[in-house]
Amino acid sequence: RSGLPTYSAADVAAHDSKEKGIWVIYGNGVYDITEYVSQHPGGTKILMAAGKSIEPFWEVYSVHKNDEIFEIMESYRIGNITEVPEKSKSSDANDPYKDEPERSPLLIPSSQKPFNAEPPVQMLADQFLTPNDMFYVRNHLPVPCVCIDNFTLDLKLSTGSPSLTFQQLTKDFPKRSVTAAIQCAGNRRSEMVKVKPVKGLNWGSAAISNAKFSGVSLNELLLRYNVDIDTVRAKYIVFEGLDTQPDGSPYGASIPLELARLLKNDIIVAYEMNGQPLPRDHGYPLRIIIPGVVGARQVKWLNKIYFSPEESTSHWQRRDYKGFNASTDWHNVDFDKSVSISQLPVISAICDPVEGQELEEGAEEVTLKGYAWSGGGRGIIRVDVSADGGKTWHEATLKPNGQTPYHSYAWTLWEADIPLPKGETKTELVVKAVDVSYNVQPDSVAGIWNLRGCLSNAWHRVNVKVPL
Ligand code: MTE
Ligand code: MO
Repeated sequence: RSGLPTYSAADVAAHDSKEKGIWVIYGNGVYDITEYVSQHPGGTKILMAAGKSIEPFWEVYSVHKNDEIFEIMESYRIGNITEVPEKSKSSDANDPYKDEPERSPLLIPSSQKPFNAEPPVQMLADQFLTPNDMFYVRNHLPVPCVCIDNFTLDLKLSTGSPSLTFQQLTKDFPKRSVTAAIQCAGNRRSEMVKVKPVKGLNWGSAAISNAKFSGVSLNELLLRYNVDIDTVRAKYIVFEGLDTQPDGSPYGASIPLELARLLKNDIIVAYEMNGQPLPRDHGYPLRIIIPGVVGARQVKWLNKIYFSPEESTSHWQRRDYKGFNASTDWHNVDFDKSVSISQLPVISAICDPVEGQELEEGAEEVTLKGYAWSGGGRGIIRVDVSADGGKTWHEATLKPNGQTPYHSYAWTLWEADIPLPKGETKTELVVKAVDVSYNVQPDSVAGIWNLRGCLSNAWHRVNVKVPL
């Protein structure tokens, strides 16, 4: 609409709270929705878009795309957005990050180069399969540009060294699928940082996502070349990616062969994610999916697989992604003495409400939503929630993930409506999960603190306010 004032994206970004007013962008309009927020049927979730474009959220919550809502929106219109010049690509030809993919504005970056980001935690538990453009991203290096016609997956086997084209992989083998959560070892690291600083990206609770991965079964691939995982003579299977460090060495990871045998038919050389070709950020054209195992071993841009008497020599296998006790620090750490993280311990988190959230005035109940997951295919059998800091517990309702107790690689989403303590203006919500082996989460983070901030799986606590 003409005649209205124009605002820049920065003007809108400055209006991202109740105090400063809540503005959003839709199309080329700027809307002041401060007054509307309390009437929003979806509650305070709308605040995720404060100061930003509301469009990417509506892509996920598509019920919004109807005339009634457009009409409501127009009544809050205060202006137009100034034309933004086409984003100019980085002009520095030497910048190794000049060819990074486009990313969804929904992702919340924790670093740009390399790109690392998590989705808004409030949206995470709304969908069993995390949409591809919302899936957390953990890159250590620039995203490689892969020309599919020149791409090969190179195997080094006792029976020969075949190079497979992408076409061969997709045409010559049956398509197998596994639905699995992938979690970074550093998920929820920000809670560990509060005990004592650690080295690593300051992840919240959303460095985990869940997708259906499809591709070639690793076992079937190897059998085609007469290599049987059960009898092959080696100790490790090594995976390497096409992303390289300045010295030319690639990102690499390995798992013990014993583990590969255990997971035999579940390990997949994936070329699809949720029915789409793998997005560039998630390993286009190929990545290995080793379900139940830490994110760091799910090598993206996979182009080499071989067997070895020793672990991958990569930095990330040998000098990172290991656990230590809480008294080990950088002056006395010995990485060679610790076991590489592979299958992960049980974890859970409350995704909604979020830390510091103000619940409805006089609320007597609260609805909690979140995820629970355990490594090694161990299914979740119970999720306990508390609205009084862990004094009294209730059982959350689990949404079945369609998998079996010992091959449960997907996460389990859960929900609970529980009473709030009477007369309190603030309280602590807590969640803890139990897996099929009756593994439980530790009650506090101090005892599991470690210098890299990995494996942060204590009870998840969220403090909320309850205005009376
Ligand atoms: N593979 C390659 N080639 N390069 C990487 O930097 N990061 C790893 C793993 N695979 C990485 C990689 C880590 S630490 C994690 S947590 C997962 O990929 C993240 O996968 P995602 O970005 O698809 O969520
Ligand atoms: Mo990771």
